[in-house]
Amino acid sequence: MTAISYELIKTDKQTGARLGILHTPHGSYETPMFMPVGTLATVKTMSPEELKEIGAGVILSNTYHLWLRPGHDIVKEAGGLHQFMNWDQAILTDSGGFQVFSLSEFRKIEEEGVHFRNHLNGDKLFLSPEISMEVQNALGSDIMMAFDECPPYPAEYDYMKKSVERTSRWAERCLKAHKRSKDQGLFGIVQGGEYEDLRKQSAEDLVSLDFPGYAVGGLSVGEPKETMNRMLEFTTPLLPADKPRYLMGVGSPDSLIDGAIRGIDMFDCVLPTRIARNGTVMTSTGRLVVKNAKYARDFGPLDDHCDCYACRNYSRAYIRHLIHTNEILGFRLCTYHNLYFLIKLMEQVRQAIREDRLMDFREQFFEQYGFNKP
Ligand code: PRF
Ligand code: ZN
Repeated sequence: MTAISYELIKTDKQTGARLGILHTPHGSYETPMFMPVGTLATVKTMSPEELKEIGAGVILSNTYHLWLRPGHDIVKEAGGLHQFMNWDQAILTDSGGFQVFSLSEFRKIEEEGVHFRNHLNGDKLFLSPEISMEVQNALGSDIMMAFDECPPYPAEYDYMKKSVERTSRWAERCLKAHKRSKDQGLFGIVQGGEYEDLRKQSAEDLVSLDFPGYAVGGLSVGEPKETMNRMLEFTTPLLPADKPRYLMGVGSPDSLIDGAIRGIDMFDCVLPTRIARNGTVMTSTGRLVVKNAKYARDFGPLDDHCDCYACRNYSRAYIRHLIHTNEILGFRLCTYHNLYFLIKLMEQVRQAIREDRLMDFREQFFEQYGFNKP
């Protein structure tokens, strides 16, 4: 038995999108799904009880951050990440590679791993496939990610080719170093930037290593949306149909729908939680900056069509006031609403797949959200 398995329920006749179930050691979850991000072992401002209340399934956390603070030894001593943070549903941990590349200024990539500086105090650090596996094994996440390199966009072809080949070698080292395959599933990450032949090479290398799931990495790094969609269209058919597929770091409503249409089952992104703390919410008619002065006397809910706790009980004017005065409740209410919005969106996507009408749903949603406007 492997820790992670995927059950395909059906595909949408209009688009080919997949309705499925992801089985994990901490429960089974319908896909396509959105996973809220809890980088430091907390989805900022939300309690586990609230996350469950809004229907969150899997949440994400980060190897790099927990390695630095509080340290994986402490999390292990607490009984693992689930116990430490009081979350009894599934957890996915990113490998640290991406965070090193996005947070650290000085870094030197070698075959063995990456030298870089701690983004908090500047100390010299070194992360490798083996260290990432050791940390993730100590955290005890249900889904671990391979240690990869996500080159910046745009990257030269020759660089990308070397990087993809190194990421494949690192993936193999991850599999060897992974010590808990009975209760933790390790996903491989396809890279290759905007180069189809490199995406193909990366996918083939990783598929031959037989991971229980695959991520598409290296997208949503600054390339046009059209490029991301084209790369997804090209890449997902190269991945085994009986394994879950995860698009890393993507969470805008349009990209969730367009990713599902291209065969993606799992998504994560800091977007809903990050913009919430900026006083911005996602609504059925598009993004709304509730912090703006024009909402000072707007006593309606964040979103007329939302029945979340925040929308049932509080007005735009009140939430604007809270955000304006830096009151924590304001950030909490916006976060609650945004996560609810994306989780409900994915429920609607799954229902549309069930009824073979995902393309119709896409059109209707895009129209209402304002994506079709010139
Ligand atoms: N690799 C890893 N984590 C990631 C990415 C990646 O390519 C991305 C790219 N959008 C987000 N998070 N390991
Ligand atoms: Zn709401």
